[in-house]
Formats: sequence, structure tokens, C-alpha cells
Amino acid sequence: KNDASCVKEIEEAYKTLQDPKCNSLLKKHLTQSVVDQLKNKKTKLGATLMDVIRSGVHNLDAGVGVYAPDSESYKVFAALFDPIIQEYHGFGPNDKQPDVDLGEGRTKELTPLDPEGKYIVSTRIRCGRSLNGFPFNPLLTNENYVAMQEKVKNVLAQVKDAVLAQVKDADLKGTYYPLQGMVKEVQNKLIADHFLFKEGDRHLQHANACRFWPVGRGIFHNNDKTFLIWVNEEDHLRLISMEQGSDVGKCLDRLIRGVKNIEKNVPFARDPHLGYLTFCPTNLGSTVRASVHIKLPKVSARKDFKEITDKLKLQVRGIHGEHSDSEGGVMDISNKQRLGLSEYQAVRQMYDGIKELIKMEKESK
Ligand code: ADP
Ligand code: CIR
Repeated sequence: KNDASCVKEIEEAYKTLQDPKCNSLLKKHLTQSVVDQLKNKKTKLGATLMDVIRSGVHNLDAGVGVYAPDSESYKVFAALFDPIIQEYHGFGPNDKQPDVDLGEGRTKELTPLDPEGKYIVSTRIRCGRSLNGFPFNPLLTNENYVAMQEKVKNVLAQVKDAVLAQVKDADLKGTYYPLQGMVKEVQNKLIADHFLFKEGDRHLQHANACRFWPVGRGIFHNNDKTFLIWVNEEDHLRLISMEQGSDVGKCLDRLIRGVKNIEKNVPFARDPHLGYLTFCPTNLGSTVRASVHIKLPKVSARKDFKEITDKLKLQVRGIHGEHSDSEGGVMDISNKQRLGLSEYQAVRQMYDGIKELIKMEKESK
């Protein structure tokens, strides 16, 4: 596309966003003056404002609506990203992501939230990582996907030898399963059981994040499926620790050991201001989403439930993740903020908030 037709597309997109059905952060912060300021800009790899906003223009029901095609986009299109980041995370343009603190040595403080198992079904903590030297999804080529998967497979093979040598990390040993060639029933079961990313997410599709699918995509997991790594879905890597029950400390301890074993072998993209870099601005910084699958029949029926969770900085999702519905009263509740706080503080945001919700549930008549 030439520059003139791209500017025209951006101006049309601005009009589309004025639909009263649309309430995204994109709509709120893409003012006419921001359009004028950014419509002619491009990153070195050629990403335009249209590439940033395309997903939110095609999905008027999006909550956020923007993605960064490459890390430079956060700078070039800062006039749009900064206010969105400020509103989502409460993180200003002059704030700085704190140094990494995964909470090593302090996981025992996070004792099980629901020892009797009355409310919490399962616990999951994930973080995202980007490989240095590769842009994000929309700018990756078929060859990039193949090369990245090879790189990750090699790293995981190295990690395998290392964890086997360390008795304490032997539980992390696992196998990489590429999505390409995976039997459909196996894939669907992994998705239904909450282990694997879903397919055909329209927010990602319209962000041009699903090109060449399933090339270069896949999942690593240990025998128990308590330590998992997603490759080339929304982020280059998603490292995940999950288990039945509510032992947040144990779940975090496993994630920390997993992250540290991988990190030794591969450099990840980190910015002094924004912390770990991710495709979606909601995941920047700590990149940590710590969640529980939980039933709170009384509290969740309250009219002010959304206000309660907002105040506790918690985000509520459905039973099959983002943009899904709750089933049988089970919700996914996690920390909302990821940027401007450490990894440990992000887990604590979930931990302290859930503790409070359970207390309220117990006290409700
Ligand atoms: P992400 O957490 O990586 O941003 P999603 O919201 O799409 O992405 O969730 C991914 C998967 O993880 C979904 O299948 C979701 O149900 C599952 N999941 C999230 N939290 C938990 C949990 N506490 N226990 C079990 N599964 C979970
Ligand atoms: C949306 O805007 O709804 C999607 N692009 C996903 C945004 C990330 N989700 C979130 O609220 N943490």
C-alpha cells in the first residue's frame, strides 16, 4: 500500500471507531489530533498506525484495541500508547518498571488461599517473553517462525539436560509438541483442559498475528502439565505454571525455576522504561498474570461486584480465558496490572485481592 492510501485508511478507521457501540481505550485515546500527529509515521521495519489499531477497528467490542507490531512502535506511536498504558496500568510516561523480582525465597509467604477447596478450583501464573532480535507477530515471516521454533526447541533440549542434572528441577522436564501435525482431537482436548491457547481469536487475527498458522507454533509441557510453554501464539513465549488447588506459593516457585532455567540460555527483550516487551501493551513490564478459577456465588451476584474487583485491581475473565463466559459459576480472576510493579507484586495483587473476596464471601448472608 502506498502512503496516501494508508493515511486514507487511517482516517476511515477513525470514523469507524466513532460508532456508539465502541468503548475501547483505543477509541478514547485516538483523538483527531493524535491521528494527525501519527498518520504519516512508520517504524524502521515499516509498521504504521494502521497496523497498531487494525484489531480494535475490526473488533469494536475490544476492551483495549491496540497491539505493537514491533518494540519501536511503543516509541514511534507513544502519543497513542502512552495514555492507553497510563489508563490500563496507572503507569505514566516518566515512570520506570522496577527491577526484576520474581519473589525468589519468598514463595512460602503465599500459603494456600483456600485450603479446604471450597472456592478455588485451580491456580495459574504465566509470564510472557520476547526473543531479542525478532519483531512481534505481524512482522514475522514464515522463515522467522520456523527459525524461532528451532531456536526454542534447541534451548529446551539444553534445559532438559540441565534440569535432569538438578534433582530439584527434575519436575520441569518435558517435551515440545508442534501445532503443525498435531491430531485435532489432541489439540482440542488440550484447549478444553486449559493447557493450550485457542485458535482463531479474532482480536489476534485482525492484528495480523496469525499469519502462516500453525507454522512455528506449539506447546512444551512436563508430564503433569504443571509447567508449560506456549510458542509463538500472542507472544514469542508464554511461560506457564498451573495446578489444581490454591497453593499460589508452590505454583510461583515452579514458574521461577522454569524462567531461570530458560533465561540462562536465551536473551529476552527488555526495555529500561517498559520492562519486558510484549505484543500487547496490557502485558508489558512484569508480564505476569496470576489467576485462580474460583466460585464466589454470593459476592459475584452483587450489583457492585465490578466495582469491588476494580478497587482490588482484579480482572475477571470467563472459564475459557479472555473474551469467554463463566460456566457453572466458575470465573477466572487475576491481577489486572502488569506494568509498574514487580513480578512478585503482581502475584500479590491477585493473592491479596482473592483473600479479600473469599473473606467477603464467607461474611455474606
Ligand atoms: P492468558 O492467561 O495467557 O492471557 P487466556 O486468558 O486466554 O490467556 O487463558 C488461557 C487459558 O488458561 C484458558 O484456557 C484459561 O481457561 C486458562 N486458565 C487461566 N487461569 C486459569 C486457572 N487459574 N486455572 C486453570 N486454567 C486457567
Ligand atoms: C482487547 O482489546 O479486548 C484485546 N485486544 C485484548 C486486550 C488484552 N486484554 C486485557 O484486557 N488484558
